[in-house]
Amino acid sequence: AHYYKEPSRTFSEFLLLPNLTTKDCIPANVDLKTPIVKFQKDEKPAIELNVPFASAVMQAVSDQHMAIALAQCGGISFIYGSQTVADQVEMVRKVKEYKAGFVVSRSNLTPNHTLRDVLALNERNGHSTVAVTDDGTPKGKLLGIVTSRDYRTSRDSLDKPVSEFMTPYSSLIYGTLGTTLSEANDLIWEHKLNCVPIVDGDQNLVYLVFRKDYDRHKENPLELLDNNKSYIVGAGINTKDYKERVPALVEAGVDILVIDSSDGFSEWQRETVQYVKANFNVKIGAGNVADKEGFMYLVESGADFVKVGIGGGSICITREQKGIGRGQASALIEIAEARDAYFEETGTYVPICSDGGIVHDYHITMALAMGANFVMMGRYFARFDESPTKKLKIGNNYVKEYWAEGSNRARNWERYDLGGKQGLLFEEGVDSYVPYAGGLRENLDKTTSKIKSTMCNCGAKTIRGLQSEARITLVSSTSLVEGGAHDVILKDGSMSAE
Ligand code: MZP
Repeated sequence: AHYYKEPSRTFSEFLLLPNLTTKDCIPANVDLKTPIVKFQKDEKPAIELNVPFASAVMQAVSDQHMAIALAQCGGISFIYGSQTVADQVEMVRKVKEYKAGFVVSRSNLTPNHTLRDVLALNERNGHSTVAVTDDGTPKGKLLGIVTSRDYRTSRDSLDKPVSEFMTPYSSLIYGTLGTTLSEANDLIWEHKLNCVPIVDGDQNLVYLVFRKDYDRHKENPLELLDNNKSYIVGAGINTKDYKERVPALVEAGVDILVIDSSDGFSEWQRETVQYVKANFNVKIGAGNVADKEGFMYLVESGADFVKVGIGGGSICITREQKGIGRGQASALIEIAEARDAYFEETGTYVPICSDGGIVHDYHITMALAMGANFVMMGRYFARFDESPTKKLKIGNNYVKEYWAEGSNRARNWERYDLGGKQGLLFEEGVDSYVPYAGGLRENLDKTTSKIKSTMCNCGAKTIRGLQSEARITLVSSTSLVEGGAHDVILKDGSMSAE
C-alpha cells in the first residue's frame, strides 16, 4: 500500500490571511465570472458563469424551478438524472423554453383565480409572468400581473385567490396599459412594487419589469419581452443509459452534461465521455475524483471539466460505509496543482468544480482560493423556496426535506454501480431535513457579498487573482476555538467555547 505522509484536510482547518487592500479593491469592483468548460490559452471559454455556483445533481435540489431561479442569478443547475429520460428531458425543455412574459385574457384568469391556476398556466406555457388583461392582448386593459415569485413564496397558499397576495409579496397590480409614465410611477409607489415601467415612444406604459430582471437587462430592457434568449442549463447523466439519455437531452437543448458518480476514476466514465465527444457537440464534465491521477485520467478522456469530492457531502455516508474518500481541501489542492501544471504544459485549461461539503459561506471562498473554478452545493440550495422538496414545520422551526442520491429514497443505483447486479446494494447517503432559509436570490446575494468582501481583504478582484494571491494558513484545533465566540455567556443562555 501507498501511505500519504499528510492527513487529508478540509476547509474548516484553514484560514485566509489578508493582503494589502488597495483603494480600488472594493466589493463593487469584484468580478466573480468563472469558466466552467475547458479552453485554450488566449481563448474565451465557451461557457462562463457570473457567479461560481452550481446546484447539485440531486432529486431534492435541481429541478426546472431551481434551474431557472439559479440561472437568473448567474449560476447553473444540473437537473438530476435519477428519473426517466422523458421526465428529465421535460425539465430541461421547460428551462430552455422559459419566457418572461405572458398575457392572458380576463376570461382565462382574473384576480379571483387561485395561485394554483396561475402556476398551472405558467407551467403549461413555460413563462414566469402572467399579465392579465381584459381582452387577452398586450394592448388591452391591464388587470394585474402575477409573477412566479408570488406563488413560489406562497406555496402553502396555493388555493387562495391571487388577489390576497397584494402584500407583502405583491406583484399583482391594477392599471391600464396606456396609462402615462407618471401614473405608472404612482402605481408602483402606492403598491411598493419593485418594478420598472417600460414606456413606448408616447411615454405610455407598455409593461412592468421587476427590478431584478431589469438590472440584468439595463442596456435594452425591451429584450425582456417574449425574449428569445434561453437560460443555460445542465443535466446529470450516468454511465449506464447514456446512449439513450444523451441524444434526448441534446435534442431538448441542454447546454452541458455531467456524469454523476460517487467515483469517477473508471473506464465506464472514459467510455461515456468518448461516446459523447464522438457523437455530439455538447460539453461534458466528469467525476468525482479526489486525486491527480483521477483528474488526469478524466482530462485525457476528454472531459470539459472535472468534479472533485468523495465522501464530503452533508448527506453522504460513503466514508463510513466503504472507507473511501479524502478531505475536500486536500483533494482540491492536489487537483488544482495538477490542473495548473497541465495548463502550463499544454495550454489547455480544464476547470474544476469542488463538489460537496460546503457548510459556511467562507468555505466557498476557501474552495475558490484553493483552485476551484466553481462549487457544487446540495444542502445550501435545498434550504430555499426554489428547491423541489416539501417545507415542513418541526417544533417551532421550518425545515425542508433533503435526501441523498444514494439513500433508499432516491435509489440512484447508477451513481454507485460497479457492474454486476443492478440496484442499490446498500445505502451511501441519508434522508434528512435542512433548516428552511427563504428565497434563493436574497441568500445568494448575502453569500456573494461575503465572498467579495473576503476577496477584497485578500487584495483580489477576480477568482483567478484570488487563486494566485491568496495566503492560506492551517489552523490548530485550539485556534479553531479562538475563531468562534468564546469565554462569554451568550444572551440565549448558552455557554460559548472555553
Ligand atoms: P452538500 O452540498 O450537501 O454537502 O453535498 C452535495 C453533494 O453530495 C452532491 O453534489 C453529490 O456529489 C453528493 N452526494 C449526493 N448523494 C450522495 C450520497 O448518497 C452524495 N452519498 O454523496
